[in-house]
Amino acid sequence: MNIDKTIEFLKNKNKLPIDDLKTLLKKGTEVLKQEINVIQINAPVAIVGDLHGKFDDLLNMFLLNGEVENQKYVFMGDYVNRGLNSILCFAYLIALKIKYPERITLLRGNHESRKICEIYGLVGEIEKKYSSIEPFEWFVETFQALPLAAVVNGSVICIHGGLSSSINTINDIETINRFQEIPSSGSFCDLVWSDPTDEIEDYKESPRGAGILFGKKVLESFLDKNNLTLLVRAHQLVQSGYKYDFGEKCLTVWSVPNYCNRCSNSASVFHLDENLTRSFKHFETISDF
Ligand SMILES: [Mn+2]
Repeated sequence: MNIDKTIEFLKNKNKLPIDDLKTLLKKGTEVLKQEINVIQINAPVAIVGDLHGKFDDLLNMFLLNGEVENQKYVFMGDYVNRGLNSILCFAYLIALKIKYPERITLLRGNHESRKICEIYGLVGEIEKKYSSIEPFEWFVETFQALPLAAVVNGSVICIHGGLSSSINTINDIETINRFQEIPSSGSFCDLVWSDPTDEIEDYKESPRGAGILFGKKVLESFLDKNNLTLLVRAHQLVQSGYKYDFGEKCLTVWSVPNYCNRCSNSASVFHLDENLTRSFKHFETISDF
């Protein structure tokens, strides 16, 4: 497989022949398997939230924030479902990961799950476009190789959802076996499903039915214990594209403009320069279908 040609082919919104899709995802899985659960990254870096299958908006995001050869990226998961182009979004990011393994980090979101994809879009899209559900197994294999967290300059941690009452240290994340379906409870589940809350200081049951709500006190204690300054996470729609909680110690980044083609929300990408100075790039949708 010529990875440059594959990247160009996908960028032009072409459907990969089924054998090429298999080769791409198998190769991507091999690359991701080499990584540990928590990836250490040096700034400058751009940090991206949910994408949910909107490929035109993903390409526009790269156009506005820089292509991978010039800009390092952390993607915090939820590449698939809801939008019409989950296959293209995920295949394109995997192709970039194969070409630039050190410049792009792809984390696991709660949508990178067999159960969730059966309900929210990817499986239906695969059946429609490939008249077979076999490719879904290759997607699942690749999902199960995605790492769980990234730490920028030893100071800023990125996780799809947030904290867990059973995780106290970064090393606790490292001990999780990520090569599996996301469990319905426990630390792995919490990392990809949890949300911050102002309602309480510590932990509380989540109305989502998975993950937990975490408050200011436990977030501050987690940051202190691990010598961190900020938690960056995705997972929740924010109308303006980003939202701070707990005195700018927890940041939600949302990168799907006009989510589900009906939310009329802005999207943003979070930038950390070499001194960890924070900034945001905002953008609106360029495609509604
Ligand atoms: Mn999510």
